[in-house]
Amino acid sequence: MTAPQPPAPELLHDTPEPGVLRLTLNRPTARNALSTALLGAVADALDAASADPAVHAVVLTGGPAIFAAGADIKELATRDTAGALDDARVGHWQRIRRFPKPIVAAVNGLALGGGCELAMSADIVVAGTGAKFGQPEINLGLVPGAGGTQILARLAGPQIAMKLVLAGETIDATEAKQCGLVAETVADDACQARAVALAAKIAAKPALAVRLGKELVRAARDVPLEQGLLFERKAFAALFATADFREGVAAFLEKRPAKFAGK
Ligand code: CO8
Repeated sequence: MTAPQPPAPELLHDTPEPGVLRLTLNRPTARNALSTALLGAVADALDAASADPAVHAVVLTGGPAIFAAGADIKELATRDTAGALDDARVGHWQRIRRFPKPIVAAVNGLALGGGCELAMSADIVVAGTGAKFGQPEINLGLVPGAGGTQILARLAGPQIAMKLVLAGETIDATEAKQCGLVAETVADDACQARAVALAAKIAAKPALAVRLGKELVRAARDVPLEQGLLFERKAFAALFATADFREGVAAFLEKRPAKFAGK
């Protein structure tokens, strides 16, 4: 008799390309619903990736069938107002949003509620043509709680945000691309590979410039223009002191590929 196999972890880790960590949500029987434990596992994995010099970019995905059906409604059912305010997930979301390295989301299928918010916490979203995005919390008597009003309105504009948040409707990948919620739509079966290829391309770029580039573009969402431009000029100047700047210029002048060291 064969010994019973341990259950598969709810968050899978692999390295599909050098420098790329892929995190795959793996709760198919609950449509990848983001329980506190699963969300915490994502935040923990990103914290570890932040400290790991071998990780240069992350692909975040729910696999080929569904991205994520949102927060775990069975868990939410037991919450009251005080419990929602003290929810451990608030800290997990903050850790995910503060991750300093680039995240490429590969979205196949539904990204609803917390799933849509998780996709929005990525820096670049690649969506399969069959993907759908929505914030259906209104159907539960709620509003989104992890960026589905604030970040969605900044990324997609208030009209689309109002439609999703108030009517609970979804938008498909084409509309999501048109409104700026996703960077690219590709055939469903090409989505995972395209996200990995983008992450691999980023992983090969000079890491300090990548890091500052992410911070700068993110800041554009939140700070006044003059302040953002000042931050940009300082970052631009600071990068002149890096070995990767010298290597990039030397490689250009010597007509050879650059070898960046992340320094
Ligand atoms: N939570 C828990 N379980 C879920 C969830 C979910 N969000 N979604 C699906 N499941 C479970 C179902 O209960 C079912 O379990 P069981 O087999 O034990 O009955 C199983 O997954 C399969 O579900 P379905 O039979 O419904 O599968 P379908 O493929 O027919 O439908 C859907 C899939 C369309 C995704 C459907 O399940 C659905 O509509 N799910 C709910 C979507 C939703 O409302 N999401 C928003 C949740 S609220 C939220 O995200 C708030 C975030 C706030 C964060 C705040 C942090 C502080």
